[in-house]
Amino acid sequence: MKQWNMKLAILAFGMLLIGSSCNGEGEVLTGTYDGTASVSTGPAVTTTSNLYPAGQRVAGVGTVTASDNTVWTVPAVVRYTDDSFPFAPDLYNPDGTKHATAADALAAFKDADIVEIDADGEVITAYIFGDNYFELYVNGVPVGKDAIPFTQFNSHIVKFKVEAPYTIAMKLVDWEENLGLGTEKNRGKSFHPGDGGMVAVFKNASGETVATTGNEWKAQTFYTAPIKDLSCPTEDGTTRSSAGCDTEAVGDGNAFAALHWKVPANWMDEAFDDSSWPAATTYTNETIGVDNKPAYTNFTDVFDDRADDAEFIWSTNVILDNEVIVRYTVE
Ligand SMILES: [Ca+2]
Ligand SMILES: [Ca+2]
Ligand SMILES: [Ca+2]
Ligand SMILES: [Ca+2]
Repeated sequence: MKQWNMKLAILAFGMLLIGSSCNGEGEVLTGTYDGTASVSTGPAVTTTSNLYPAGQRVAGVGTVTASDNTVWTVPAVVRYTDDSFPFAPDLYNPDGTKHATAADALAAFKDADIVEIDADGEVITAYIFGDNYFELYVNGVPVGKDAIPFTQFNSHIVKFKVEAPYTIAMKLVDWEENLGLGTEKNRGKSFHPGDGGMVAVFKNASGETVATTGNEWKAQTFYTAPIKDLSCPTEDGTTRSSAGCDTEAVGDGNAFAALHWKVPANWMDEAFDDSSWPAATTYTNETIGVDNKPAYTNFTDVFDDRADDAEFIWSTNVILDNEVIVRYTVE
């Protein structure tokens, strides 16, 4: 009898060990998917080890093959190394120029850096803070890309010469360390889903605000990760929602999935029809967490102008949606 008890005790202890390893390391993917995205599972293969070696976090790029055999670049296809796409001049760059105020940045701006779209146009100045990366087009013309793809946090000022109406189109990327899995090492966990967010203010030649980010912009997501339960994402028309999905960090998220949608080739063009796209969702400064970031706080007279307050925008999920395109037409 005693021997039996001992064997049972060993068996029970063994099952306890197996059980705890399932709950801790080595999380599992659950559910089945019935939406329009291509679904990949597990990490991407790194194709570019680091776009920005000076950065605090590694800004890699990778590819991952979905269950339908389509191949996706994560976190996004970007033109960071494409010399024909100009870097935006610095508003505040911890590794570059650190302006103390928007007025200083404006005074220091070189006319040679004005991007001409229309020779007879008006010069528009834009102030942009993105978490983590943006590429800005106006009427399909590359106007400026973010100098730092991941971290540290930075901000930019650009000028372009254009005739109204004109269409602002931006590719936004919330970068990731665990490529294909939408996560980074943060707050004691190796697979922490980071967040995005972008705010911008556009002023005309007289210094009057002509556009600010807000819910009058359009926003569509093209890459959502991590997904732990494939039955949680929903779609309503063109809205790709992961609002019901778990965003908790884990110790090992290698088994999780990602959703990918094809980016339309002409998304940056004035003629692209975004009328069916969802409206952008706005987020507070507190949600995005900009209090401790001088790339933002030095310029609150622009970004938090009481007369015309620019709001952070993204798609419906600022944590799980990692590649988002936003558009707005200035009439
Ligand atoms: Ca950046
Ligand atoms: Ca981020
Ligand atoms: Ca604001
Ligand atoms: Ca994210």
